[in-house]
Amino acid sequence: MEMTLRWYGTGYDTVSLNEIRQIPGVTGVITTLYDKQAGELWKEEEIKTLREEVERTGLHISGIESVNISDDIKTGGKHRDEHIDNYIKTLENLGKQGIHMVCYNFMPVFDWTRSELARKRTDGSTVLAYNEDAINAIKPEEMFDHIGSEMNGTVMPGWQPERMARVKELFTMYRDIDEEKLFSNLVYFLKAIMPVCDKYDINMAIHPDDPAWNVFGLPRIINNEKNIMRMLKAVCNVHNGLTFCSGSYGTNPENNLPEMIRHFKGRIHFAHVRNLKFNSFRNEAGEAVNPWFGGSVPQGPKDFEEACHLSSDGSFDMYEIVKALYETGFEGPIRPDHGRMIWGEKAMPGYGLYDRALGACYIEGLWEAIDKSHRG
Ligand SMILES: [Mn+2]
Repeated sequence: MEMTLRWYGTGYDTVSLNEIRQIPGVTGVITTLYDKQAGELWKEEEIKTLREEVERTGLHISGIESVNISDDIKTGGKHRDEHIDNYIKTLENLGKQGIHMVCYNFMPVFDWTRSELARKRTDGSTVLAYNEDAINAIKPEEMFDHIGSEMNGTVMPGWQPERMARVKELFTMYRDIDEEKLFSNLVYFLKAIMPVCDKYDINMAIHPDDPAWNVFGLPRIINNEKNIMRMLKAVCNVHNGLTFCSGSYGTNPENNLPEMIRHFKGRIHFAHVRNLKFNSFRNEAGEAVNPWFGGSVPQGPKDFEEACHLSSDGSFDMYEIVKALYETGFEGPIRPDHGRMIWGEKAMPGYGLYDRALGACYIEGLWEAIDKSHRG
């Protein structure tokens, strides 16, 4: 594995490349051209400029997160083929610049959903959190107004104000899109891009739906083992792979994270490793269940908050997650995922420097210990 950090680019990120360079063990960044609209072509010259900026600091680009998929591609709209054509040319330009991993998602309307971006924990840190009752009480078109003020003046991915101004229109676009249609549009897209991925050895890594259940009645297709398997089989090519995001798959405690990693050996091209703390969980039938609490059944609506990376702070066994990645021979980039906001930092929620740096070192520590125990 290679330890990396997500970086949104100069002018967008509160964290600099020079700061990232000083995190022990981090050698690469996962970045993007943040001002590109979904469906737009990325010119080779623009990618080269970005690559050179990163390389001047001694880091390199380990992958792109994300080259976004347009709503026309997701819904099969009238600009679909034109946007796919731009996507293919973008992949070609990335390949020519030596970039071989691209993360993307196929979620309708919202890239991710939380009810709070700054829930205060007992230690005074703040974290992103999800409470089902709070989400149910919000109209989708009011989501941005609800959480926009908690973004610390940053623009969060998938929540650009100009996009949020179109939320009603977006819901109309997806009105007739059920899970089957969304899935067939994903397969159509993947089949179209596989030749260029083969030519330039580009690993596509789909990010799971976050959270891993339907929100606001929108369809979800990348949320559990069965659906992933269907997607991998529909386009059976090693370049059609996954971003294994523990915090997204793990929103549903019925997803056994280490087991999923072992099951999808060879098709995981990118890993987001982070922890969550469940305060309660209800299944689809509305029954209070929570395997992570060893038998006790917490009451109340589905509620989770993002913990720090340590196992002891949340509900996941981070050792087992990292061990599964190690034992399946994972060689791709890993990044710590959302961190808490600590030590007075003002940054994009989840994407401050300090807690993600702590997360990177913790994961590296687990990796070293597992590696040495395997070497005897
Ligand atoms: Mn993720």
